Amino acid sequence: MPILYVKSGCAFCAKVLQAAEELGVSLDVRNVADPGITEELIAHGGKRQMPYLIDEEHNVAMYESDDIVSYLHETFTPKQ
Ligand SMILES: N[C@@H](CCC(=O)N[C@@H](CS)C(=O)NCC(=O)O)C(=O)O
Repeated sequence: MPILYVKSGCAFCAKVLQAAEELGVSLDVRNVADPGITEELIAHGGKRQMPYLIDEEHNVAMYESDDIVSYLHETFTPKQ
């Protein structure tokens, strides 16, 4: 399951969560308010910025909400 790092009250994160819900994509959502999560995010991505997506199944990791939303649509919407 893809991992999504988020921050409470983050509109960019909410946009990604809404896209995932609309697509029916289940995410392992990790909030930087929880212990150790910020450190985990920085260790993987290199900086504290949310949202951040890791999709290990497709060997993909990215910041930027618009990129993540596009990725979710490209990856999880059946191609016509
Ligand atoms: N262009 C980025 C902006 C992301 C952004 O500004 N996220 C804020 C939270 S809403 C952030 O990471 N702030 C740093 C912090 O809270 O430490 C995107 O669209 O994902």
